[in-house]
Amino acid sequence: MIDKVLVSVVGAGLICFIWWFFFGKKDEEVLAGDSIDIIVDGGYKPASIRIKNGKKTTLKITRRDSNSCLEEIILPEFKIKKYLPLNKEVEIAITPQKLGEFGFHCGMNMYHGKIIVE
Ligand SMILES: [Cu+2]
Repeated sequence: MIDKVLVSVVGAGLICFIWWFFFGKKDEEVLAGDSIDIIVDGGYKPASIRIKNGKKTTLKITRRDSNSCLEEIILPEFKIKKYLPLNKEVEIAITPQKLGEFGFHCGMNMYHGKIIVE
């Protein structure tokens, strides 16, 4: 009896771990240099971008996803709203002036990413 409980507890823990391992860590942070390539395909890849405060950084964004939901990108903190044509690189240059985490999202606020200024 106790064995069965133990097995199911371990089993549930293992399932959680596997889920976390494969799906939970996708939000990888990438440190941008002078520029960074962002692919829009079912979301933003990478979705977390670290950039340096006061330094001009160019986001090179290419939309590969035909979903019209993703055809606009909005960076509220930087007052930027851009149309992203399919399979064409769009450059957005930003020079952050303060530290913090600033989100960006699609035109309908369904897909999200963030810029971490450090
Ligand atoms: Cu959307």
